[in-house]
Amino acid sequence: MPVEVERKFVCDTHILEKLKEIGAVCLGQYEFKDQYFDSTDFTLTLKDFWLRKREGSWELKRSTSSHSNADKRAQGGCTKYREITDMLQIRAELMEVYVDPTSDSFQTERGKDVHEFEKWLQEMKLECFAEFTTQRCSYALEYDEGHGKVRVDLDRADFGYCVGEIEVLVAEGNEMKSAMQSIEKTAEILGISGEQKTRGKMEVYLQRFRPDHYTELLKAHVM
Ligand code: V4E
Repeated sequence: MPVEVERKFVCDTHILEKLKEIGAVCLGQYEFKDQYFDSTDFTLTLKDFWLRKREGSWELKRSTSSHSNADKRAQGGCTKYREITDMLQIRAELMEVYVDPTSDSFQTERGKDVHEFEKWLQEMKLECFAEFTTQRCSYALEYDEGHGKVRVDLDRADFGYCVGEIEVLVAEGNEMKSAMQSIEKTAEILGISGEQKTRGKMEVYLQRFRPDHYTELLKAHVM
């Protein structure tokens, strides 16, 4: 299962020049709409589970361990999330934290296609709590020192927030350290300071539009 190791940064006006200087290849510019889902008492997000539908495809991002968020500042500001796209797998992961194992929903075979999966989500009362569109420019960087492939995304959300991300996708396990080194190296080259703690699109969205939800996540140290 792929793990996304990522570090966010504030985009300044020099970032495009710097990317060009270091030979970053523009992979393209595109737009996508995200809808995020949770129960009304925030069961999923309080566990750092982020269920979303992006342009019709379902995805679950969940932290790799219960400590990953508490530790993230100690790890050079990097976050690590498992990315799950298989609907049966998403359903299995959600049931681990959300559904009473004795209930009918646990027993029935659901999730094999989008229609069944979405019907199941409705029955589980998982509802959309955030919806926004992002314009993204993606850049690829490749180093020849065994650091692996790095991607830089520059995002602009439709509620007026811009953020950059340096990310590496790895298989879970031993590549994690080298992914973090690649991210650190890229941050250094791009002149991104180690102390910056940058807020993601979701953090800004919730603070502006869902302050109660945001407060609960802060209290639980998820944000
Ligand atoms: C994991 C997570 C959320 C889901 C969205 O993740 P993010 O990478 O911010 O969004 P995006 O659009 O860049 O997704 P991609 O295209 O890279 O898959 S929303 C909040 N979290 C948790 C979280 C956190 N607590 N702190 C930081 C710095 N990032 C994420």
